[in-house]
Amino acid sequence: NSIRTELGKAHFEERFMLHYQPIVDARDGKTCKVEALLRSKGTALDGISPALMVSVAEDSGQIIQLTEWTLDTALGAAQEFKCPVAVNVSPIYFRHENFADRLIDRLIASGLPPSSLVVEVTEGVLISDISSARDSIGHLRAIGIEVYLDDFGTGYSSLSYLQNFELDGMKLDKSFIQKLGQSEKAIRIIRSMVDFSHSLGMKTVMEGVESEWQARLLQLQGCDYLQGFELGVPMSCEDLCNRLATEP
Ligand code: G
Ligand code: G
Ligand code: MN
Ligand code: NA
Repeated sequence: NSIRTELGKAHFEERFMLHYQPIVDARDGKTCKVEALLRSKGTALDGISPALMVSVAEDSGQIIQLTEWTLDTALGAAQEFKCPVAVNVSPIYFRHENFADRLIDRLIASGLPPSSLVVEVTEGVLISDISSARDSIGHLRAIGIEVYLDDFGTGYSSLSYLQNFELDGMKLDKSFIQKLGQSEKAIRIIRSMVDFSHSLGMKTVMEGVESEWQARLLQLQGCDYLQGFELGVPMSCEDLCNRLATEP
């Protein structure tokens, strides 16, 4: 299909770009890191969601090259905005041979310290091949790359797999916040997840924050970091640099 053809041309920089969304400290609203998000460029892939592009690349095997392009591009941008960058890593890349070494090589090539990179993984990574996932995560964290569990609360969310892993934090899926104001339970569930995450020594990011009252409420629940349209939409590297320059 056409997405596959576009991916197949492999000159990723001609077809894709990354946008960067601020992740702010819940207490003072300051940007403390940014998430790199894949976007299409030009007309051939217009209107195709990043989720679909990623899933086509996963099926065709091109996710390896695409992830490495994403890592290099995000690390390049991080040199400019001088703020850690979080990159989404597909379970397929994660299971790729020598994945952690390959990723560390790219970090070293960028010249940035390990604290400049955050790796976001999804639950799928933690469910299959537990011992090699544990090794990979341990390897990244040992050199100082943070690892966050993304979209927590979707999927199976069996809590038992967390027993097997040491992680820096979790990102609570935006479905939780979308229920705020609809159900009284929503706030209690969020509070429990924040406490749960803290009790395991992890930080909590709430994603999908779309209004100021939500941001205030989450801050009161002890949530560490916030991400969402209210705090900043995904934007170009240049726009992000401008924003950072105006923050006190
Ligand atoms: O960027 P949103 O804007 O639409 O992203 C939709 C989905 O695509 C999210 O689940 C996000 O994690 C995923 N995604 C976005 N960019 C990347 C990327 O560079 N790599 C991977 N693996 N997933 C990405
Ligand atoms: O990697 P992850 O699944 O967390 O990707 C984040 C997704 O959430 C991206 O698709 C991004 O565009 C989207 N997003 C970011 N902020 C908001 C928001 O405030 N509301 C909604 N609905 N989506 C958001
Ligand atoms: Mn993510
Ligand atoms: Na997410």
